[in-house]
Amino acid sequence: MTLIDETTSAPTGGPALAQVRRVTTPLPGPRSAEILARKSDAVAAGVAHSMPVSVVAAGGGVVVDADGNSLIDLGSGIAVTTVGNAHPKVAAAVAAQAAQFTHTCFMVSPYESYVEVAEALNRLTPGDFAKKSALFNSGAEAVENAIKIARKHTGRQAVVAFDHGYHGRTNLTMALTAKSMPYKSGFGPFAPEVYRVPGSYPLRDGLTGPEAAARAITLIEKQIGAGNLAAVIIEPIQGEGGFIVPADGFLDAIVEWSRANDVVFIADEVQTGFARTGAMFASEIFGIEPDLITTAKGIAAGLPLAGVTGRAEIMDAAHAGGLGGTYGGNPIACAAALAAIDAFENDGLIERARQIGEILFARLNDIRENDPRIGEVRGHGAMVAAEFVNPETGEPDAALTAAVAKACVAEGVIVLTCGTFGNVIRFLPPLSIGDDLLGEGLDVVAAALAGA
Ligand code: PLZ
Repeated sequence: MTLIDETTSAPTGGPALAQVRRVTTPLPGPRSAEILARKSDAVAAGVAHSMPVSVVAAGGGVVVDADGNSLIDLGSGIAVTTVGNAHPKVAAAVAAQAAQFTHTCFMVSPYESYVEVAEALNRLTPGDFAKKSALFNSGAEAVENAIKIARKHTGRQAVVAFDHGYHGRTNLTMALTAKSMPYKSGFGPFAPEVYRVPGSYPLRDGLTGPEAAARAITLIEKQIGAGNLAAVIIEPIQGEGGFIVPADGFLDAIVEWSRANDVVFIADEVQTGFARTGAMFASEIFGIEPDLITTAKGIAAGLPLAGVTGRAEIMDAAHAGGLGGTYGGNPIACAAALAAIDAFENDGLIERARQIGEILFARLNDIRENDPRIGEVRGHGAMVAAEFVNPETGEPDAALTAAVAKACVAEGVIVLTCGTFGNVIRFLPPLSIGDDLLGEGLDVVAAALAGA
């Protein structure tokens, strides 16, 4: 089987895979089925998967499986391969670094690429003030460290997170994450001093941004007390919770209140960061300058890397040796990040995210006009979702959502669901996808909805 088709290469990034949807077997095909059977024997049951295939290659806008099926990728491995899978610049940087040295542990003997990634993060994140960064392995680890830093800086313990928030699967981040199934159920007890308040969910709460902020702030002041609060953490657009875009004026009011009360405002941009929303960081869309920003996912095109970036005086609160980890800022991951950041900055990817957003919004709103089961289309840039509802009652329709996703999967289109109520399909295509393939993917979604 040849994976290379010289006639139709991806617009940017990835091995030159034919940019076509091609499903020649039921999914999974025989070879994938064999591997998935071994998976269920060898891999813990808790590690589930949504696409019944075993992958052999990916690039541009496609993922190719072991049976030669070519699937349209509308998920980017959950918002990770934003620059494109196996992007040539990233692949070359990784190979070169692997041949040079694979690890020293930055806490033992440092190297320049880690410093360069920190410099890039300090430069690219919003806020015209002195910043510093620290690197880790995963989004959850970045969030944990942001909380550690905020506690050390303030000398306070309490942390506020929001309804529908998602921050990870480690013990502290499970406590911060709102949704029980599948993330938390049976895994407690959870870390103490974590409090949850309602945020802003315009479709469901009907509040303006300032009203939603006032509701949250009153609860914080009455139930926790500003003087006990180290940090507020929020995703500027909530990802796993349903691509919830807060009403105008919500985030800035929370930032303003935090600043007035010496509470560290942490923006979790693990999912929204790095061009995904049509801005380098989603905080820019809302005009906010967070004290700390957590990043991961898109930063390194699939290599495990995460960061905490923010005001130098806060970042420096932890004592020498207080932050770290064996692999944090691994040199291969840093090489990948520098190549990805080069692509974000120099290959027009922010503009591309906006174009993809226009295509997604136009098509999904078009479907919605004739189908009231789509209650709302929302998002920014290449981070867009459709929320499915019962048209009579407005209640979430998780069964319809699951049926649409299942039909898309069977037709060779990778879509992801999300939402506290499981009634949202989210679109997170790699920015290397071509317009035609994106359009074809949306045709499949439209047909799946019509048939559901
Ligand atoms: N913060 C905002 O979106 C990860 C979770 C997938 P890690 N989201 C995908 C799953 O089911 O595990 C995420 C996020 C935000 C933190 C995280 C956690 O990032 O790299 O998965 O630890």
